[in-house]
Amino acid sequence: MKMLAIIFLSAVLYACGTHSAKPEPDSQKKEKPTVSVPTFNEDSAYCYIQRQIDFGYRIPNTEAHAKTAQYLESELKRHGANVIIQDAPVKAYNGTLLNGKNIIASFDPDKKERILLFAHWDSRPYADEDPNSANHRKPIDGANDGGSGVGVLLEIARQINIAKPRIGIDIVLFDAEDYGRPSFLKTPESDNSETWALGSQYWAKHPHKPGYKAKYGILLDMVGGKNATFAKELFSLRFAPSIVNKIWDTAKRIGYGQYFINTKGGGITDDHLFVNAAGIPSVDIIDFQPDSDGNGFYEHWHTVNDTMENIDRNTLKAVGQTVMTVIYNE
Ligand code: AHN
Ligand code: ZN
Repeated sequence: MKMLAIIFLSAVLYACGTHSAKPEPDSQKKEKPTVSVPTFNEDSAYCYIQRQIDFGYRIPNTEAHAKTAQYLESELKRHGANVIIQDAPVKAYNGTLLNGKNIIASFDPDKKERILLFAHWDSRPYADEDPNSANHRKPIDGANDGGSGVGVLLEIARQINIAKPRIGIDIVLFDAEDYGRPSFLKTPESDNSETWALGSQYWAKHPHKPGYKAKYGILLDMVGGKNATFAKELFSLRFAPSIVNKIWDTAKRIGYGQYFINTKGGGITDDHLFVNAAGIPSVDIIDFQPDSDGNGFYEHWHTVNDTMENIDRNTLKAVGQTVMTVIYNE
């Protein structure tokens, strides 16, 4: 009987044990934070990704894309932001005119001191990195690539509406980031960088407010993969070294150092490049393993497997809580 009880108890403990295997923020153990930072809800962020996927492929010039834009606008307004939809007509690598829409949400628009948080909300029309070449011309769900950054930012918007940080926040969801020249066209990579991040390139040339400035920017790209690692991306280190260190030190302090690794990563063509060029020092938090034998990105990057099943709430939590700790301490 006693033996049975012990076996039963250890089974229960084991079940609990797997639960607590998720990283515990250890802010209680270490020094007390000077401000109170709200608790980021990873289940909410996860649902926000699911909602986007449910609209279908968020490819510019499609109905699913238009419906998603309406949803994102209404959700950001519901959380108390001033929302501007910036029409961004851009030309794709193949000459197609894309009716891009950058979605710009401002909290406390009259505050001078601001931080810019951004992600891309479109999804890629091609699974051109799929191991099966029959999938290369199929679109992707983009649960991680696109969906995750937006999901985390919508949850941050929801939190800001409950308790405001001291600093003004702008959340910008850029369009047409992921319409870059597909790899099956086999053009040298050096010719291709301008075919990516079309929405942010447009915004950099046409800011939504003349002379718009922010202290710094943070880009979230592929922030929902299992066992993600965020190395210190090269252009972020070049343009915004102190912000990189602030984010990575914060993550380590609150218990997420296994995600935000203290390693230098390669340079990535992404929305932050164009925001940096516009004079706002910006950091890319992107799942990138510099020592990998693949392309270095998240394992399901630009494949038909970039789906909800491969989203991990623990990663959303690590990123969301870290970014919130940074902004609430400003
Ligand atoms: C390049 O492939 C050169 N940049 C890709 C940036 C990206 C695509 N992030 C998400 N999707
Ligand atoms: Zn992509």
